[in-house]
Amino acid sequence: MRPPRQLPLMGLLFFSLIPSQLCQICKVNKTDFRCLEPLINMMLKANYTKGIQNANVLLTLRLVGIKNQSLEQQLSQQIKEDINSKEMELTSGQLALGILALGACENPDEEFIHGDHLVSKLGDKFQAEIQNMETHDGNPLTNYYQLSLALLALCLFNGSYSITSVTYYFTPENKNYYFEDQFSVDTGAMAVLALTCVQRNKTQRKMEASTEDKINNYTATLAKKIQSEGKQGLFGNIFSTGEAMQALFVSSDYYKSKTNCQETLRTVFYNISQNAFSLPIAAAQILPALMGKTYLDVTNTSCSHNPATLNISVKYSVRINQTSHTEVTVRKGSVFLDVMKAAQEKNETLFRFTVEETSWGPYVTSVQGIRASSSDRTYWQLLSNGQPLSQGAGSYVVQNGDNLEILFFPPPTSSPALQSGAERSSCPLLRALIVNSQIHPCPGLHEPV
Ligand code: B12
Ligand SMILES: *[C@@H]1O[C@H](CO)[C@@H](O)[C@H](O)[C@H]1NC(C)=O
Ligand SMILES: *[C@@H]1O[C@H](CO)[C@@H](O)[C@H](O)[C@H]1NC(C)=O
Ligand SMILES: *[C@@H]1O[C@H](CO)[C@@H](O)[C@H](O)[C@H]1NC(C)=O
Ligand SMILES: *[C@@H]1O[C@H](CO)[C@@H](O)[C@H](O)[C@H]1NC(C)=O
Ligand SMILES: *[C@@H]1O[C@H](CO)[C@@H](O)[C@H](O)[C@H]1NC(C)=O
Ligand SMILES: *[C@@H]1O[C@H](CO)[C@@H](O)[C@H](O)[C@H]1NC(C)=O
Ligand SMILES: *[C@@H]1O[C@H](CO)[C@@H](O)[C@H](O)[C@H]1NC(C)=O
Ligand SMILES: *[C@@H]1O[C@H](CO)[C@@H](O)[C@H](O)[C@H]1NC(C)=O
Ligand SMILES: *[C@@H]1O[C@H](CO)[C@@H](O)[C@H](O)[C@H]1NC(C)=O
Ligand SMILES: *[C@@H]1O[C@H](CO)[C@@H](O)[C@H](O)[C@H]1NC(C)=O
Ligand SMILES: *[C@@H]1O[C@H](CO)[C@@H](O)[C@H](O)[C@H]1NC(C)=O
Repeated sequence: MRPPRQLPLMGLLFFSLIPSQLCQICKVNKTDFRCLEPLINMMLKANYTKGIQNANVLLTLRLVGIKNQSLEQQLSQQIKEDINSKEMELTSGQLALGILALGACENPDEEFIHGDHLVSKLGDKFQAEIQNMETHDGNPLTNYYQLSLALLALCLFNGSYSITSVTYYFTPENKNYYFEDQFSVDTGAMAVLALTCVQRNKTQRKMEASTEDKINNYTATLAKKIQSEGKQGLFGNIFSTGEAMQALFVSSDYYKSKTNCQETLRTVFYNISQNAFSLPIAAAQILPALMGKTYLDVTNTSCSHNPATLNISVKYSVRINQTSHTEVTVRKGSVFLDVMKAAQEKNETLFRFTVEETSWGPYVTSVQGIRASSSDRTYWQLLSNGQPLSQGAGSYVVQNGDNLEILFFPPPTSSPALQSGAERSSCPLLRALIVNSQIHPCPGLHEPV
């Protein structure tokens, strides 16, 4: 096809001539991070039943590093089932989103992509879109948003596509960027991301310089069109703004201006306060940009490093004869045990502890080197805000501002009456439950305190 030797050199030359560091992102800073909580919480609490249609949500959870294993598992399971059961019917964009979600940030689902040859199947669907354009007056089977998603996934996951078709069909003048003469910002943004990926992979793909020039021109032109749809910091409308921001991050210096960034964030925060993001998909499409990520980061090895987790702060004390207090920061969704670990890291002497695995999870056996003992009828009691917990250290999810305690029971001053009843049990867990049941009588036996 082409002389293979000189091309990498030409690629290098052009690379150095183009202002290539167009990577100015605009993300929410630490102080304002809490403003994103409504979006994140809504995504975490929503009802997900629709399989592949939630691929966008899984993609975002992984890309921005929101860790929730059970939710991830549920979504990934549903997506895989859908792909298995209706692979042929899936549109190019659906399969592309499925691959992006399953393959995001080096997770075990990658095997499913390879095992099922999803990338080459996507290549076929992309090819079918192009064939349809050739025979149907330039109309794809779906739309250019989906063609762009497909191209993006093919590019990121090393699939094959015809670069000639790309340069032919993705010219900014193509009618498919428009709906009723209106430039579709969502579509243009997705195309910019896909074309930028193609462009960045030029050395691997041994792209000709003229092709590279064209593609550079396409992304620059599309980025301009997106900017010309800007008002009050939004591009198109609020629902296209997240993906437009991603496109501008990788293809323009729009956000070099701090004022531009602040204007966008201010309007987005206002829209959040107006509850504009009541659908998980709407939140999923804007969060990556707000956290400084783009879909091009999906295959970056440091993808979910530096995860943008929500932190909470809790008080923790160990009460023996004296009380040792501390305050620790843990991730939202952490359990009591995580707090104990965080405290131990702060001061090993005061907060070291040991646990023993039991059928109900980790059972705390010692704190500060002081071991509770069944034969002495002592145990370590867990409390939150003064109330003994009804779950173990490995299960109890702590809340921001909680006042957590672990106390050596019985405390030196406590009445010996509280200790009776547990004598015959030598099993620590059962003992704890018996002792506990006397602190919390069964409903109806006593007046509630
Ligand atoms: C392409 C597109 C269309 C095409 C769809 C047909 C086609 N030619 O493929 C057209 C132009 C017809 C269209 C129509 C509408 N669209 Co539209 N559309 C898109 C776009 C750019 C891509 C969708 C896509 O292919 N996704 C990828 C595939 C894999 O996902 P999918 O779920 O299988 O996609 C299907 C649905 O998205 C559906 N669809 C498209 N738009 C809408 C809108 C709504 C409300 C619903 C329920 C479904 C739907 O069509 C897709 C193809 O089958 C998105 C942009 C985005 N950010 O998602 C906007 C987008 C989803 N559309 C939007 C809107 C508002 C509409 C309309 C309500 C506009 C109107 N005033 O009539 C109508 C839908 C009316 C109806 N019949 O129910 C909004 C939704 C905002 C929101 N919060 O709900 C988006 C986000 C654009 C935006 N930034 O405003 N749309
Ligand atoms: C964070 O951004 C807001 C504007 O959105 C700004 O007012 C604030 O000073 C910034 N905080 C820090 C710590 O940079
Ligand atoms: C989720 O679905 C269940 C059952 O379908 C329903 O009871 C519940 O209210 C739904 N929750 C939300 C947040 O929509
Ligand atoms: C994790 O996701 C599940 C749904 O699978 C949800 O019920 C739970 O509240 C989420 N956890 C957190 C800490 O948000
Ligand atoms: C480029 O191609 C390689 C393999 O050819 C792939 O691993 C990578 O994710 C692609 N994308 C980018 C943006 O480098
Ligand atoms: C990409 O595909 C080529 C063959 O098309 C292969 O040689 C190469 O190892 C692949 N790279 C990755 C990162 O998968
Ligand atoms: C792209 O190329 C066209 C002509 O081929 C030219 O008119 C236009 O200015 C170029 N756009 C950019 C942003 O380079
Ligand atoms: C988002 O904010 C813009 C600018 O203030 C406003 O025009 C628009 O109505 C808002 N959209 C929603 C859905 O709240
Ligand atoms: C990968 O992500 C890191 C951190 O976000 C960034 O510094 C680096 O440039 C990215 N690499 C690529 C190839 O995009
Ligand atoms: C959360 O806490 C960890 C350390 O505990 C810290 O590295 C990270 O920056 C914090 N994140 C936020 C958003 O405050
Ligand atoms: C608490 O103090 C009492 C009396 O001062 C002492 O006998 C006991 O050993 C102490 N308990 C612990 C766990 O240090
Ligand atoms: C731990 O706490 C003890 C008692 O308050 C104190 O003497 C020691 O310096 C602390 N250690 C660290 C590492 O802070």
